[in-house]
Amino acid sequence: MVKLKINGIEVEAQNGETILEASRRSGFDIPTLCHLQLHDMDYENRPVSCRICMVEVDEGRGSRLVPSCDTYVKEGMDISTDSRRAVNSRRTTMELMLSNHPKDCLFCDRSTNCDLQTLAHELNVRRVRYEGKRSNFGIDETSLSIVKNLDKCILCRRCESICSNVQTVDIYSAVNRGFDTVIAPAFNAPLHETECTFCGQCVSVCPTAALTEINNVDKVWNALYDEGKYVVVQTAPAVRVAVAEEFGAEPGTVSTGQMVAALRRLGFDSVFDTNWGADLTIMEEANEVLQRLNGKGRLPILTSCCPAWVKFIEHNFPDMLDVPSTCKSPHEMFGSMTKTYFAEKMNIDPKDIVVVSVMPCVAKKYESARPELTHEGHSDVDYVITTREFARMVKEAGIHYLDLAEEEFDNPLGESTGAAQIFGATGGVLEAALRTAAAWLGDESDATLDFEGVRGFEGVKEANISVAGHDLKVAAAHGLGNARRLLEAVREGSTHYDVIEIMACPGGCIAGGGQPYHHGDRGIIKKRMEATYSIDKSKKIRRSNDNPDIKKIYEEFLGEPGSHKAHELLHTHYVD
Ligand code: HC1
Ligand code: SF4
Repeated sequence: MVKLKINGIEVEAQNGETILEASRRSGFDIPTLCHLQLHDMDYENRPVSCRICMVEVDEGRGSRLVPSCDTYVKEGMDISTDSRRAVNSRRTTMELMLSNHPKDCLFCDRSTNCDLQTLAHELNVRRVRYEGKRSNFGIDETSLSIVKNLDKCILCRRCESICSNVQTVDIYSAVNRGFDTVIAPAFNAPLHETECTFCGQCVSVCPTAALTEINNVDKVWNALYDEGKYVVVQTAPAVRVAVAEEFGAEPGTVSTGQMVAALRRLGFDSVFDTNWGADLTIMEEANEVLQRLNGKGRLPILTSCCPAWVKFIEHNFPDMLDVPSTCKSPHEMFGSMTKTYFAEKMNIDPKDIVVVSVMPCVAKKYESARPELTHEGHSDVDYVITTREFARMVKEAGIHYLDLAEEEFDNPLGESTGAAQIFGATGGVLEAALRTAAAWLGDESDATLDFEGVRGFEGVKEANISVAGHDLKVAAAHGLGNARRLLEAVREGSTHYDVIEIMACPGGCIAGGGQPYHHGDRGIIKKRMEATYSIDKSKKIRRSNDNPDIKKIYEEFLGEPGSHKAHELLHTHYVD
């Protein structure tokens, strides 16, 4: 223990703590821009580059300014976090940053939601005294998922550290020197030419609009105003537990009914649910699990609904492309069924149907353009918008989201179970598959509903499960670094699993790159996870195979899980 003073008050700090940590724990906040610590992901970005967190410290030899994120507490330190000198230092640094920042806040993608703008406001910066050279790097909009605007980059390096240390994809590093330094892919290549998985985790931690999603809002408005088109929308499980945050509600607020009502007000012809597609996925995937356990195909079987994860395995483990399930992801299965089963039922030409997915994910944008995910020349899904883009459309239309009366999804692609809802949290797809696999193996007891061992935030969760006399070893990994380590062990043969779920985003889709920004507060993700499991608990039907509308589509259209028709419409393949 170390005794010191912060702002004149005696406090105790732990040996090895930084001034930033000790101050925040003692109730004295210090602003940061580059520094970011996300404890549940074991992530810390501390390049000491922004110099915003400067504080004044006196150790008996006169005071000096130090970066609090990188200066450790010492016995007897006298720290001032808010002295005039410390605050003026922050203000000057901020002015220098703003001197080389585009002043287009009025229409910037992050306007009112930008850490740089918020901090400039909080520091009471009302003018910029310095005029100098301005960066002009241009905008990279070449990928289908992510826009990179280096003129808005403040060199905080959060993107670089999350991509390298958490995701182990290593896309970004410092390119060039001095004023020309940019954090970019090697040789400043456009993102679509790199092995970027489009997981969007760099977008989630970027404090400005240097990294944002490709905006598809206008394309969706155009479809909605085209009288010749029948526009269907589907919403991912993770959207309903997060979108209310965009309208000021507490994290963890479930707003399924308001979300449906808002989509109807926006003009969608049918408001359906990706959760229905998730139930369908489980039918196909659980069938595949049982087939592989019976010796038809390779074990372990890996889940395949996360497009960033799929891109990652294609780039990094090309020798293992027969391991993932061949199931398309739920929103793609949904799209495929909309343009075949639903089109037939409604007597609409599939070319006149537009499928829009509202997703927590930016990689889903890229996924929907994959050539394998088409049928008879039609893409399964036409446009993907993120949770944030959906919220923008609601605001643009002047809808008071939180005041809307709750409404129900349309049918027949709107009914879903608790199993589908938990897809949104890490471990949920695995748990949902186990529920149905257990039922098909003859155990429909309550004991095969809740598999607590695969829930929560631990990076790799392992469980030995016994269902109906079958012993299974399963694992769920989230975050691509965890996935890489797990797959390397599988490749070496040093460990055996039967079923593995992998999600690229730490926490699962609830923490996707298209969700409302968490601004470093991962407690928000925990609340979204709790909301996810509370929806599951509240559902009368909690196994996908018990969804009456899913049973019906097999009776009327698909035949059996794994049938020839199911393979043609609901399965895919991978390319290295
Ligand atoms: Fe996901 Fe999925 S769970 S991938 O995270 O399998 O995006 O929410 O929609 O498709 O269902 C995302 C979420 C989502 C699919 C489902
Ligand atoms: Fe890295 Fe993911 Fe960002 Fe691509 S989207 S640069 S893989 S963090």
